[in-house]
Amino acid sequence: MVMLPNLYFIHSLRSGQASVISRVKEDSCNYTKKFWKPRICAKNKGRDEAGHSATNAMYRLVRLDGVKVGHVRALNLSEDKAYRVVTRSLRPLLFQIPEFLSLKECDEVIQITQKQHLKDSETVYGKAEGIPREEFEKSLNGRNLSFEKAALCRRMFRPENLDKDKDRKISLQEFITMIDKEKRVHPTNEDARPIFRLFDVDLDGLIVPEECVNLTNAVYSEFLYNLEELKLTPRYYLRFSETASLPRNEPLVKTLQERIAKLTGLSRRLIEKSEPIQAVRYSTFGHYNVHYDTTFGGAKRTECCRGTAYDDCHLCRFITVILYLNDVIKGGETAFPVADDPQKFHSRNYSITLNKRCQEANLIIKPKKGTAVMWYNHFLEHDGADHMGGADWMTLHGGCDVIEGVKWIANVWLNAPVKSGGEI
Ligand SMILES: [Ca+2]
Ligand SMILES: [Ca+2]
Repeated sequence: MVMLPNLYFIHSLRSGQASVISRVKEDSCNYTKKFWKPRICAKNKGRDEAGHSATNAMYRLVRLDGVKVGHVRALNLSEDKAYRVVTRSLRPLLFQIPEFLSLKECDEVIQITQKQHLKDSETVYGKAEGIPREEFEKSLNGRNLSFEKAALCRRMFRPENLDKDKDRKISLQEFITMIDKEKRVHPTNEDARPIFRLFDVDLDGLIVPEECVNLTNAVYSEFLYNLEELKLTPRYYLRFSETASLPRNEPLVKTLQERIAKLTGLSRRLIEKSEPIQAVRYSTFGHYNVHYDTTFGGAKRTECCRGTAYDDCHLCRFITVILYLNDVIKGGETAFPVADDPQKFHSRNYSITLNKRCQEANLIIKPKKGTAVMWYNHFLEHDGADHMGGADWMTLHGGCDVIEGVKWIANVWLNAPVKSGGEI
């Protein structure tokens, strides 16, 4: 069992219509079965032309063979055109497909989205809301602030941690790194300076250990409050974007589903019954901190979410496909901080916030109109399996800040059940 990173399953909640598969009565082999117990049609076993180690049973799950990083596979995903599927990483197993959508299709998806009601994107944590200082102080009751502060000071001056230049002094830049590590917010110099000055009592531009340990609890709680306030600024949200679900009955949605079915080797039915495609608009400073798209059931959360109920369930998103719908003038990359680097993952040597540290990621996908990226959030339960297996924790990813221009993407999540996970 892999140790979970100190990470919060920040995952996007969908909105709009829901799908419920209650029971699948028959597939091409005339089996009667529940969705979470698909069986394999023996007569269809084998490997298809796309390299899917698969059968075409209706709910059969497969993973495309990545072969090696840089491998290019030609696939026929629509009648008039050959597509190139490029392996970009093996952990997560991730493919980039240039010109997956035509430029006209991209424009059309944006037009369809603009007819919907775009609303602020959410995470499971909802949106941060400000509270008065007095109320905040009350919320700290019961916490041992002296102890917390002393622990923070110790962490701050550890050379392997923040004081990289080992001068026993913390500069503004080192302080910002500390806030990033501790609070998942990466403020600008301008925003961080007033907070820094709470510690830098003699205002010489450096914090020494004495300044830190002598901080009163009142000032320490002001520090905590200021950080909470920072989180109310959109550019420091966990996620800053607007989303809308695409109607399932749009002809273009059906065309895309058909193409995605050919790409993934999954059945049309499974794709159609997955969550609605979610279009996302990121404006300047728009971003999404590092997160997972799926959640994996622990002892108490064994059910896959169904309908629009998100309580006590997990998301069961087997595959994510991102469709890039426009060219972004600057920024807006999709970043995978630990791709193909288990050591970096286990040492947690990566940042949850990407706004200043996007370029540190191992794999960075620049948005390009028409390109698709597809990756597997889960393994199969076993090779040639009929259920979804555990989550691939190397799928950590996020959207870097849009620095100039606007970014439009569409998220396609393909849901599949886990064993004993109930129906989707
Ligand atoms: Ca230093
Ligand atoms: Ca000082």
